[in-house]
Amino acid sequence: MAMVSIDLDMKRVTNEEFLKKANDCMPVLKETLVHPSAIVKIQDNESSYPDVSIVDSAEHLSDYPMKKGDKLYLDFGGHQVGYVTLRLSSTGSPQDSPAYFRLKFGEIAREMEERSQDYDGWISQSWIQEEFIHIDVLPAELKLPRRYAFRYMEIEVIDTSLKWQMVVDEVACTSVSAVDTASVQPFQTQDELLQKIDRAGIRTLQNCMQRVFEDGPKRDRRLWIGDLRLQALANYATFRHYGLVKRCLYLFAAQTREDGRVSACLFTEPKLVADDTFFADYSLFFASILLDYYEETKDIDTLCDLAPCAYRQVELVRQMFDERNLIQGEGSTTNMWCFIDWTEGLDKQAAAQAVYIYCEKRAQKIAEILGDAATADDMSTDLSLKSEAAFRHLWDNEKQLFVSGTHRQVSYASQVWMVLAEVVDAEAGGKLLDRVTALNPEKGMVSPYMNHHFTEALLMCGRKEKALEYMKFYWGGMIRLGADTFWELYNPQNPSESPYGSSIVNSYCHAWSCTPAYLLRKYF
Ligand code: RAM
Repeated sequence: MAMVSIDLDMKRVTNEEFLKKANDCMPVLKETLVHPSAIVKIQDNESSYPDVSIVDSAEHLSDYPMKKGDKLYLDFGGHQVGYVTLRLSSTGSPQDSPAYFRLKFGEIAREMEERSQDYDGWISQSWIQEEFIHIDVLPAELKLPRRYAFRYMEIEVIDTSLKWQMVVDEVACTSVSAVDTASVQPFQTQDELLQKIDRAGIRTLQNCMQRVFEDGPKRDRRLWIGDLRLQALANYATFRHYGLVKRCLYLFAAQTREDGRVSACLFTEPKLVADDTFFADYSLFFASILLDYYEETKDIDTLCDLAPCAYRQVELVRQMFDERNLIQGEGSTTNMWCFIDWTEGLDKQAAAQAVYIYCEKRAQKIAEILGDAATADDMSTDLSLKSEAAFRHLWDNEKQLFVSGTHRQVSYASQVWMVLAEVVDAEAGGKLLDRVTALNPEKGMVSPYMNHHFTEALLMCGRKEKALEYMKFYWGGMIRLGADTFWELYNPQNPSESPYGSSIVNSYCHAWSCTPAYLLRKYF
Protein backbone atom coordinates (compact mmCIF):
# COMPACT_ATOMS: atom_id res chain seq x y z
CA MET A 1 0.00 0.00 0.00
CA ALA A 2 1.65 3.23 -1.06
CA MET A 3 0.80 6.79 -0.11
CA VAL A 4 -1.04 8.33 -3.05
CA SER A 5 -1.75 11.79 -1.77
CA ILE A 6 1.58 13.11 -2.99
CA ASP A 7 2.12 16.41 -4.78
CA LEU A 8 5.42 16.00 -6.63
CA ASP A 9 5.31 19.48 -8.19
CA MET A 10 4.62 21.09 -4.86
CA LYS A 11 5.68 24.72 -4.60
CA ARG A 12 6.47 25.76 -1.06
CA VAL A 13 6.20 29.14 0.60
CA THR A 14 8.25 29.97 3.66
CA ASN A 15 7.40 32.45 6.38
CA GLU A 16 10.81 33.46 7.76
CA GLU A 17 9.36 35.12 10.83
CA PHE A 18 7.54 31.92 11.84
CA LEU A 19 10.66 29.90 11.15
CA LYS A 20 12.62 32.16 13.46
CA LYS A 21 10.01 31.79 16.19
CA ALA A 22 10.16 28.00 15.76
CA ASN A 23 13.94 28.01 16.03
CA ASP A 24 13.86 30.23 19.10
CA CYS A 25 12.06 27.35 20.84
CA MET A 26 14.67 24.76 19.88
CA PRO A 27 15.16 22.57 22.98
CA VAL A 28 18.53 21.73 24.46
CA LEU A 29 18.63 17.96 24.68
CA LYS A 30 19.33 16.34 28.02
CA GLU A 31 21.97 13.59 27.98
CA THR A 32 22.20 10.49 30.18
CA LEU A 33 24.98 7.93 30.05
CA VAL A 34 23.58 4.39 30.05
CA HIS A 35 25.40 1.07 30.13
CA PRO A 36 23.92 -2.30 29.21
CA SER A 37 22.49 -4.13 32.19
CA ALA A 38 23.00 -7.69 30.98
CA ILE A 39 24.33 -10.08 28.39
CA VAL A 40 21.26 -11.99 27.28
CA LYS A 41 20.12 -14.94 25.22
CA ILE A 42 17.24 -14.44 22.79
CA GLN A 43 15.43 -17.65 22.03
CA ASP A 44 12.53 -18.57 19.79
CA ASN A 45 9.47 -20.10 21.38
CA GLU A 46 6.01 -21.08 20.16
CA SER A 47 4.80 -17.48 19.90
CA SER A 48 6.09 -14.83 17.53
CA TYR A 49 7.81 -13.13 20.49
CA PRO A 50 11.07 -14.78 21.59
CA ASP A 51 12.13 -15.33 25.21
CA VAL A 52 14.91 -13.23 26.67
CA SER A 53 17.01 -14.69 29.49
CA ILE A 54 20.03 -13.29 31.32
CA VAL A 55 23.37 -14.96 30.63
CA ASP A 56 25.64 -12.71 32.69
CA SER A 57 26.03 -9.20 33.99
CA ALA A 58 27.26 -6.78 31.32
CA GLU A 59 30.11 -5.88 33.66
CA HIS A 60 31.74 -9.15 32.59
CA LEU A 61 31.70 -8.24 28.90
CA SER A 62 35.48 -8.42 28.54
CA ASP A 63 35.42 -12.05 29.75
CA TYR A 64 33.91 -13.02 26.39
CA PRO A 65 36.69 -12.81 23.72
CA MET A 66 35.05 -13.11 20.30
CA LYS A 67 36.22 -15.03 17.22
CA LYS A 68 34.64 -15.63 13.82
CA GLY A 69 30.91 -16.30 14.13
CA ASP A 70 30.62 -15.39 17.83
CA LYS A 71 27.67 -13.27 18.90
CA LEU A 72 26.79 -11.28 21.99
CA TYR A 73 23.40 -9.81 22.78
CA LEU A 74 23.26 -6.87 25.18
CA ASP A 75 20.18 -5.62 26.98
CA PHE A 76 20.17 -1.96 27.95
CA GLY A 77 17.40 -2.61 30.47
CA GLY A 78 14.94 -0.26 28.74
CA HIS A 79 14.33 1.61 25.50
CA GLN A 80 17.09 4.11 24.63
CA VAL A 81 17.47 6.80 22.01
CA GLY A 82 21.06 7.83 21.71
CA TYR A 83 24.62 7.59 20.52
CA VAL A 84 26.66 4.45 21.12
CA THR A 85 30.36 4.12 21.86
CA LEU A 86 32.32 0.86 22.09
CA ARG A 87 35.78 0.32 23.58
CA LEU A 88 37.44 -2.60 21.84
CA SER A 89 40.73 -4.45 22.15
CA SER A 90 42.27 -7.74 21.10
CA THR A 91 43.65 -10.80 22.85
CA GLY A 92 45.81 -13.72 21.71
CA SER A 93 48.52 -13.21 19.08
CA PRO A 94 49.15 -9.74 17.60
CA GLN A 95 46.22 -8.42 15.54
CA ASP A 96 47.27 -9.61 12.05
CA SER A 97 44.03 -8.66 10.27
CA PRO A 98 41.30 -6.03 10.57
CA ALA A 99 38.46 -6.70 12.99
CA TYR A 100 35.29 -7.16 10.96
CA PHE A 101 31.97 -7.23 12.76
CA ARG A 102 28.30 -6.46 12.50
CA LEU A 103 26.25 -4.41 14.97
CA LYS A 104 22.51 -4.58 15.09
CA PHE A 105 20.10 -2.60 17.23
CA GLY A 106 16.52 -3.55 17.99
CA GLU A 107 13.73 -1.91 19.95
CA ILE A 108 12.23 -5.30 20.82
CA ALA A 109 13.73 -8.77 21.01
CA ARG A 110 11.82 -10.03 17.97
CA GLU A 111 13.58 -7.52 15.75
CA MET A 112 16.89 -9.15 16.65
CA GLU A 113 15.64 -12.42 15.18
CA GLU A 114 14.39 -10.92 11.92
CA ARG A 115 16.92 -11.07 9.09
CA SER A 116 17.50 -7.93 7.07
CA GLN A 117 18.31 -10.08 4.00
CA ASP A 118 14.71 -11.32 4.00
CA TYR A 119 13.20 -7.81 3.98
CA ASP A 120 10.71 -7.33 1.18
CA GLY A 121 8.60 -4.34 2.24
CA TRP A 122 7.73 -1.15 0.38
CA ILE A 123 9.55 1.37 2.56
CA SER A 124 13.32 1.67 2.65
CA GLN A 125 15.38 -1.17 4.05
CA SER A 126 17.79 1.52 5.27
CA TRP A 127 15.61 1.91 8.38
CA ILE A 128 16.95 -1.41 9.70
CA GLN A 129 19.51 -0.45 12.33
CA GLU A 130 22.50 -2.52 11.28
CA GLU A 131 26.15 -1.64 10.57
CA PHE A 132 29.09 -3.59 9.13
CA ILE A 133 32.38 -2.30 10.50
CA HIS A 134 36.11 -2.84 9.90
CA ILE A 135 38.70 -1.72 12.46
CA ASP A 136 42.33 -1.90 11.41
CA VAL A 137 44.04 -1.21 14.71
CA LEU A 138 42.96 -2.27 18.20
CA PRO A 139 42.58 -1.10 20.92
CA ALA A 140 40.18 1.52 19.64
CA GLU A 141 37.24 3.57 20.72
CA LEU A 142 34.44 3.41 18.19
CA LYS A 143 31.92 6.25 18.34
CA LEU A 144 29.04 5.41 16.03
CA PRO A 145 27.91 8.55 14.19
CA ARG A 146 24.22 7.63 13.90
CA ARG A 147 21.53 7.90 16.58
CA TYR A 148 19.83 4.59 17.37
CA ALA A 149 16.54 3.69 19.04
CA PHE A 150 16.94 0.40 20.80
CA ARG A 151 16.87 -1.76 23.86
CA TYR A 152 18.90 -4.68 22.49
CA MET A 153 22.22 -4.65 20.70
CA GLU A 154 23.88 -7.54 18.90
CA ILE A 155 27.61 -7.77 18.23
CA GLU A 156 28.53 -10.48 15.72
CA VAL A 157 32.11 -11.01 14.75
CA ILE A 158 32.26 -11.76 11.04
CA ASP A 159 36.00 -12.41 11.18
CA THR A 160 39.18 -11.85 13.17
CA SER A 161 41.86 -14.38 12.19
CA LEU A 162 42.82 -17.78 13.53
CA LYS A 163 45.35 -16.06 15.81
CA TRP A 164 43.50 -13.38 17.77
CA GLN A 165 40.06 -12.54 19.22
CA MET A 166 38.20 -9.29 19.65
CA VAL A 167 37.37 -8.10 23.17
CA VAL A 168 34.52 -5.73 23.94
CA ASP A 169 35.71 -3.80 26.99
CA GLU A 170 32.82 -1.40 27.28
CA VAL A 171 29.65 -0.32 25.52
CA ALA A 172 27.81 2.86 26.47
CA CYS A 173 24.92 4.89 25.14
CA THR A 174 24.49 8.63 25.57
CA SER A 175 20.71 8.77 25.62
CA VAL A 176 19.04 12.01 24.55
CA SER A 177 15.65 13.63 24.98
CA ALA A 178 14.17 17.10 25.39
CA VAL A 179 12.68 15.96 28.72
CA ASP A 180 13.45 14.01 31.83
CA THR A 181 11.03 11.55 33.42
CA ALA A 182 12.14 12.62 36.92
CA SER A 183 9.79 15.61 36.52
CA VAL A 184 6.70 13.38 36.10
CA GLN A 185 4.66 11.87 38.93
CA PRO A 186 3.52 8.32 38.12
CA PHE A 187 -0.25 7.82 37.82
CA GLN A 188 -1.50 6.77 41.27
CA THR A 189 -2.98 3.29 41.19
CA GLN A 190 -2.59 -0.06 42.99
CA ASP A 191 -3.09 -1.90 39.72
CA GLU A 192 0.32 -3.16 38.57
CA LEU A 193 -0.64 -3.47 34.94
CA LEU A 194 -1.87 0.12 34.87
CA GLN A 195 1.36 1.27 36.50
CA LYS A 196 3.30 -0.46 33.74
CA ILE A 197 1.04 0.97 31.05
CA ASP A 198 1.53 4.47 32.45
CA ARG A 199 5.30 4.05 32.69
CA ALA A 200 5.54 2.76 29.11
CA GLY A 201 3.37 5.64 27.86
CA ILE A 202 5.62 8.22 29.53
CA ARG A 203 8.78 6.53 28.28
CA THR A 204 7.37 6.40 24.75
CA LEU A 205 6.61 10.10 24.84
CA GLN A 206 9.98 10.98 26.38
CA ASN A 207 11.92 9.07 23.75
CA CYS A 208 9.94 10.69 20.92
CA MET A 209 10.57 14.19 22.32
CA GLN A 210 13.71 15.30 20.59
CA ARG A 211 14.29 18.54 18.63
CA VAL A 212 10.72 18.10 17.46
CA PHE A 213 8.04 15.65 18.54
CA GLU A 214 9.19 12.72 16.42
CA ASP A 215 6.68 10.04 15.40
CA GLY A 216 9.20 7.35 16.21
CA PRO A 217 12.89 7.70 17.06
CA LYS A 218 13.69 4.64 14.93
CA ARG A 219 11.37 5.52 12.06
CA ASP A 220 10.32 8.00 10.56
CA ARG A 221 12.21 10.25 13.02
CA ARG A 222 10.13 13.25 11.91
CA LEU A 223 7.27 15.47 12.80
CA TRP A 224 3.85 14.18 11.67
CA ILE A 225 0.88 16.32 12.53
CA GLY A 226 -1.49 13.50 13.51
CA ASP A 227 1.07 12.20 15.98
CA LEU A 228 1.82 15.72 17.23
CA ARG A 229 -1.79 16.24 18.26
CA LEU A 230 -1.74 13.25 20.62
CA GLN A 231 1.81 13.86 21.84
CA ALA A 232 0.93 17.43 22.74
CA LEU A 233 -2.06 16.24 24.80
CA ALA A 234 0.05 13.64 26.61
CA ASN A 235 2.79 16.23 27.14
CA TYR A 236 0.31 18.64 28.80
CA ALA A 237 -0.62 15.89 31.26
CA THR A 238 3.01 14.94 32.01
CA PHE A 239 6.17 16.88 31.02
CA ARG A 240 4.45 20.19 30.22
CA HIS A 241 7.15 21.18 27.75
CA TYR A 242 5.11 23.91 26.06
CA GLY A 243 8.03 25.29 24.03
CA LEU A 244 8.28 22.11 21.99
CA VAL A 245 4.61 22.22 20.99
CA LYS A 246 4.93 25.90 20.08
CA ARG A 247 8.02 25.13 18.00
CA CYS A 248 6.21 22.38 16.09
CA LEU A 249 3.14 24.54 15.40
CA TYR A 250 5.35 27.33 14.02
CA LEU A 251 7.28 24.83 11.90
CA PHE A 252 4.10 23.61 10.20
CA ALA A 253 2.94 27.16 9.55
CA ALA A 254 6.43 28.31 8.50
CA GLN A 255 6.40 26.27 5.34
CA THR A 256 3.24 25.29 3.51
CA ARG A 257 2.18 24.55 -0.04
CA GLU A 258 1.69 27.65 -2.15
CA ASP A 259 -2.05 27.64 -1.39
CA GLY A 260 -1.41 27.52 2.37
CA ARG A 261 -2.04 23.80 2.84
CA VAL A 262 -0.17 22.29 5.77
CA SER A 263 1.75 19.11 4.94
CA ALA A 264 1.18 15.85 6.75
CA CYS A 265 4.79 15.84 7.97
CA LEU A 266 7.99 17.79 7.68
CA PHE A 267 11.77 17.47 7.83
CA THR A 268 13.99 19.83 9.79
CA GLU A 269 17.41 18.76 8.61
CA PRO A 270 19.51 20.04 6.96
CA LYS A 271 16.84 22.72 6.86
CA LEU A 272 13.07 22.90 7.08
CA VAL A 273 11.27 21.14 4.21
CA ALA A 274 7.54 20.50 4.34
CA ASP A 275 6.84 17.09 2.84
CA ASP A 276 4.78 16.62 -0.32
CA THR A 277 2.34 14.21 1.38
CA PHE A 278 -1.12 15.50 2.33
CA PHE A 279 -3.99 13.99 4.30
CA ALA A 280 -7.23 15.89 4.78
CA ASP A 281 -7.48 14.95 8.46
CA TYR A 282 -3.85 15.78 9.19
CA SER A 283 -4.06 19.30 7.68
CA LEU A 284 -7.24 19.96 9.64
CA PHE A 285 -5.66 18.92 12.93
CA PHE A 286 -3.55 22.07 12.82
CA ALA A 287 -6.61 23.91 14.19
CA SER A 288 -7.23 21.49 17.03
CA ILE A 289 -3.55 21.41 18.09
CA LEU A 290 -3.50 25.20 18.11
CA LEU A 291 -6.63 25.48 20.25
CA ASP A 292 -5.42 22.79 22.69
CA TYR A 293 -2.12 24.67 22.98
CA TYR A 294 -3.88 27.96 23.64
CA GLU A 295 -6.22 26.44 26.22
CA GLU A 296 -3.25 24.98 28.03
CA THR A 297 -0.94 28.03 27.90
CA LYS A 298 -3.16 31.06 27.18
CA ASP A 299 -0.42 32.13 24.77
CA ILE A 300 -2.53 34.62 22.83
CA ASP A 301 0.35 35.87 20.63
CA THR A 302 0.84 32.42 19.15
CA LEU A 303 -2.91 32.05 18.70
CA CYS A 304 -3.06 35.36 16.79
CA ASP A 305 -0.08 34.47 14.62
CA LEU A 306 -1.29 31.02 13.67
CA ALA A 307 -5.10 31.36 13.51
CA PRO A 308 -5.05 32.29 9.78
CA CYS A 309 -3.20 29.06 9.02
CA ALA A 310 -5.82 27.10 11.00
CA TYR A 311 -8.72 28.78 9.14
CA ARG A 312 -7.01 28.14 5.81
CA GLN A 313 -6.94 24.36 6.42
CA VAL A 314 -10.70 24.37 6.98
CA GLU A 315 -11.25 26.48 3.87
CA LEU A 316 -9.14 24.17 1.71
CA VAL A 317 -10.71 20.93 2.92
CA ARG A 318 -14.16 22.57 2.48
CA GLN A 319 -13.46 22.41 -1.25
CA MET A 320 -13.54 18.61 -1.03
CA PHE A 321 -17.30 18.57 -0.25
CA ASP A 322 -19.97 17.96 -2.90
CA GLU A 323 -23.31 19.75 -3.28
CA ARG A 324 -24.85 17.46 -0.64
CA ASN A 325 -22.23 18.68 1.86
CA LEU A 326 -20.56 15.28 1.90
CA ILE A 327 -16.79 15.01 1.79
CA GLN A 328 -15.47 13.20 -1.26
CA GLY A 329 -12.29 11.20 -1.16
CA GLU A 330 -10.76 8.98 -3.74
CA GLY A 331 -12.60 5.75 -3.01
CA SER A 332 -11.59 2.79 -0.97
CA THR A 333 -8.76 1.42 -3.10
CA THR A 334 -6.56 4.51 -3.23
CA ASN A 335 -7.71 5.79 0.10
CA MET A 336 -4.74 7.72 1.41
CA TRP A 337 -6.35 11.13 0.84
CA CYS A 338 -7.15 10.99 4.54
CA PHE A 339 -5.33 8.90 7.15
CA ILE A 340 -7.71 7.76 9.99
CA ASP A 341 -6.06 4.32 10.42
CA TRP A 342 -3.94 1.74 8.63
CA THR A 343 -6.89 -0.68 8.29
CA GLU A 344 -6.79 -2.11 4.76
CA GLY A 345 -9.86 -1.27 2.66
CA LEU A 346 -11.27 1.15 5.22
CA ASP A 347 -13.71 3.60 3.65
CA LYS A 348 -12.82 6.94 5.18
CA GLN A 349 -15.66 9.19 4.08
CA ALA A 350 -17.74 9.16 7.27
CA ALA A 351 -14.73 9.45 9.58
CA ALA A 352 -13.33 12.28 7.43
CA GLN A 353 -16.67 14.11 7.53
CA ALA A 354 -16.55 13.87 11.32
CA VAL A 355 -12.90 14.95 11.58
CA TYR A 356 -13.82 17.99 9.51
CA ILE A 357 -16.65 18.82 11.91
CA TYR A 358 -14.38 18.21 14.91
CA CYS A 359 -11.71 20.57 13.59
CA GLU A 360 -14.03 23.23 12.22
CA LYS A 361 -15.60 23.45 15.69
CA ARG A 362 -12.16 24.16 17.09
CA ALA A 363 -11.31 26.68 14.37
CA GLN A 364 -14.61 28.39 15.11
CA LYS A 365 -13.74 28.58 18.78
CA ILE A 366 -10.42 30.19 17.89
CA ALA A 367 -12.29 32.79 15.84
CA GLU A 368 -14.59 33.46 18.81
CA ILE A 369 -11.65 33.88 21.19
CA LEU A 370 -10.02 36.32 18.79
CA GLY A 371 -13.30 38.21 18.31
CA ASP A 372 -13.43 37.40 14.60
CA ALA A 373 -17.22 37.26 14.34
CA ALA A 374 -17.44 36.95 10.56
CA THR A 375 -15.24 33.83 10.50
CA ALA A 376 -16.99 32.34 13.54
CA ASP A 377 -20.46 32.87 11.97
CA ASP A 378 -19.44 31.47 8.63
CA MET A 379 -18.07 28.35 10.32
CA SER A 380 -21.14 27.98 12.46
CA THR A 381 -23.41 27.96 9.39
CA ASP A 382 -21.13 25.50 7.64
CA LEU A 383 -21.03 23.24 10.70
CA SER A 384 -24.82 22.88 10.70
CA LEU A 385 -24.76 21.92 7.03
CA LYS A 386 -22.05 19.32 7.51
CA SER A 387 -23.69 17.78 10.58
CA GLU A 388 -27.10 17.63 8.88
CA ALA A 389 -25.51 15.98 5.87
CA ALA A 390 -23.90 13.40 8.14
CA PHE A 391 -27.33 12.42 9.44
CA ARG A 392 -29.10 12.63 6.10
CA HIS A 393 -26.62 10.61 4.05
CA LEU A 394 -24.38 8.66 6.39
CA TRP A 395 -26.84 7.45 9.04
CA ASP A 396 -28.35 4.01 8.47
CA ASN A 397 -31.64 3.88 10.27
CA GLU A 398 -31.99 0.16 10.06
CA LYS A 399 -28.52 -0.58 11.41
CA GLN A 400 -28.62 2.43 13.75
CA LEU A 401 -25.00 3.11 12.77
CA PHE A 402 -23.09 5.53 10.57
CA VAL A 403 -22.05 4.08 7.22
CA SER A 404 -19.36 5.24 4.83
CA GLY A 405 -18.93 5.52 1.07
CA THR A 406 -20.94 4.16 -1.82
CA HIS A 407 -20.77 0.65 -0.38
CA ARG A 408 -22.16 1.93 2.92
CA GLN A 409 -19.35 0.31 4.85
CA VAL A 410 -19.70 -0.06 8.62
CA SER A 411 -16.53 0.48 10.65
CA TYR A 412 -15.43 1.45 14.12
CA ALA A 413 -13.70 4.55 12.74
CA SER A 414 -16.93 6.13 11.45
CA GLN A 415 -18.77 5.76 14.77
CA VAL A 416 -15.79 6.82 16.87
CA TRP A 417 -15.16 10.03 14.97
CA MET A 418 -18.86 10.96 14.95
CA VAL A 419 -18.77 10.64 18.75
CA LEU A 420 -15.54 12.62 19.11
CA ALA A 421 -16.93 15.34 16.85
CA GLU A 422 -20.05 15.44 19.07
CA VAL A 423 -22.31 14.95 16.07
CA VAL A 424 -24.23 12.79 18.53
CA ASP A 425 -24.55 13.52 22.24
CA ALA A 426 -22.89 11.43 24.96
CA GLU A 427 -25.92 9.25 25.55
CA ALA A 428 -26.52 8.40 21.90
CA GLY A 429 -22.76 8.11 21.42
CA GLY A 430 -22.46 5.53 24.19
CA LYS A 431 -25.17 3.41 22.57
CA LEU A 432 -23.50 3.77 19.18
CA LEU A 433 -20.23 2.50 20.60
CA ASP A 434 -22.00 -0.40 22.36
CA ARG A 435 -23.67 -1.32 19.08
CA VAL A 436 -20.51 -1.24 16.99
CA THR A 437 -18.61 -3.23 19.63
CA ALA A 438 -21.34 -5.88 19.68
CA LEU A 439 -21.31 -6.03 15.89
CA ASN A 440 -17.48 -6.07 15.74
CA PRO A 441 -17.40 -5.13 12.04
CA GLU A 442 -14.78 -6.54 9.72
CA LYS A 443 -13.17 -3.12 9.40
CA GLY A 444 -11.48 -3.10 12.77
CA MET A 445 -8.81 -0.88 14.31
CA VAL A 446 -5.15 -1.68 13.89
CA SER A 447 -3.12 1.28 15.07
CA PRO A 448 -2.82 2.47 18.66
CA TYR A 449 -3.79 5.83 17.12
CA MET A 450 -7.26 4.58 16.19
CA ASN A 451 -7.50 2.59 19.41
CA HIS A 452 -6.77 5.79 21.30
CA HIS A 453 -9.69 7.49 19.58
CA PHE A 454 -11.97 4.59 20.40
CA THR A 455 -10.94 4.70 24.07
CA GLU A 456 -11.35 8.45 24.29
CA ALA A 457 -14.79 8.19 22.66
CA LEU A 458 -15.80 5.65 25.34
CA LEU A 459 -14.60 8.03 28.04
CA MET A 460 -16.47 10.96 26.55
CA CYS A 461 -19.63 8.89 26.76
CA GLY A 462 -19.04 7.99 30.40
CA ARG A 463 -18.05 4.36 29.66
CA LYS A 464 -15.20 4.52 32.20
CA GLU A 465 -15.11 0.86 33.20
CA LYS A 466 -15.19 -0.29 29.63
CA ALA A 467 -12.44 2.14 28.65
CA LEU A 468 -10.21 0.96 31.46
CA GLU A 469 -10.81 -2.66 30.59
CA TYR A 470 -10.02 -1.86 26.97
CA MET A 471 -6.78 -0.05 27.83
CA LYS A 472 -5.70 -3.06 29.86
CA PHE A 473 -6.56 -5.38 27.00
CA TYR A 474 -5.00 -3.30 24.21
CA TRP A 475 -1.97 -1.46 25.66
CA GLY A 476 -1.70 -4.17 28.33
CA GLY A 477 -1.41 -6.67 25.45
CA MET A 478 1.83 -4.99 24.36
CA ILE A 479 3.10 -4.97 27.95
CA ARG A 480 2.39 -8.70 28.22
CA LEU A 481 4.54 -9.21 25.11
CA GLY A 482 7.44 -7.45 26.81
CA ALA A 483 6.99 -3.83 25.66
CA ASP A 484 8.54 -1.06 27.69
CA THR A 485 7.54 1.51 25.07
CA PHE A 486 4.40 1.30 22.93
CA TRP A 487 4.37 0.29 19.29
CA GLU A 488 3.36 1.92 16.06
CA LEU A 489 1.06 -0.93 15.23
CA TYR A 490 -0.49 -3.60 17.40
CA ASN A 491 -3.26 -5.84 16.26
CA PRO A 492 -4.09 -8.34 19.03
CA GLN A 493 -5.42 -10.73 16.37
CA ASN A 494 -2.21 -10.56 14.39
CA PRO A 495 0.72 -9.34 16.50
CA SER A 496 3.24 -9.43 13.63
CA GLU A 497 1.15 -7.26 11.31
CA SER A 498 2.91 -4.43 9.47
CA PRO A 499 1.58 -1.72 7.16
CA TYR A 500 4.92 -1.88 5.33
CA GLY A 501 5.08 -5.51 4.26
CA SER A 502 7.47 -6.56 7.04
CA SER A 503 7.47 -5.90 10.76
CA ILE A 504 11.27 -5.43 10.92
CA VAL A 505 10.75 -1.80 9.88
CA ASN A 506 7.85 -1.22 12.30
CA SER A 507 8.56 1.32 15.00
CA TYR A 508 8.24 0.05 18.59
CA CYS A 509 8.41 3.39 20.34
CA HIS A 510 5.79 5.37 18.57
CA ALA A 511 4.38 8.73 19.48
CA TRP A 512 0.72 8.09 18.81
CA SER A 513 0.76 5.12 21.19
CA CYS A 514 1.76 7.07 24.29
CA THR A 515 -1.74 8.28 25.16
CA PRO A 516 -2.62 6.09 28.17
CA ALA A 517 -0.42 8.59 30.07
CA TYR A 518 -2.92 11.28 29.01
CA LEU A 519 -6.17 9.27 29.23
CA LEU A 520 -5.41 8.00 32.74
CA ARG A 521 -4.62 11.47 34.03
CA LYS A 522 -7.48 13.22 32.30
CA TYR A 523 -10.34 10.82 33.01
CA PHE A 524 -9.44 8.88 36.18
C1 RAM B 1 3.53 6.57 9.53
C2 RAM B 1 4.15 7.40 10.57
C3 RAM B 1 3.25 8.28 11.40
C4 RAM B 1 1.88 8.43 10.84
C5 RAM B 1 1.83 8.28 9.36
C6 RAM B 1 0.46 8.43 8.78
O1 RAM B 1 4.43 6.51 8.46
O2 RAM B 1 4.97 6.62 11.36
O3 RAM B 1 3.18 7.88 12.72
O4 RAM B 1 1.38 9.65 11.26
O5 RAM B 1 2.30 7.01 9.03
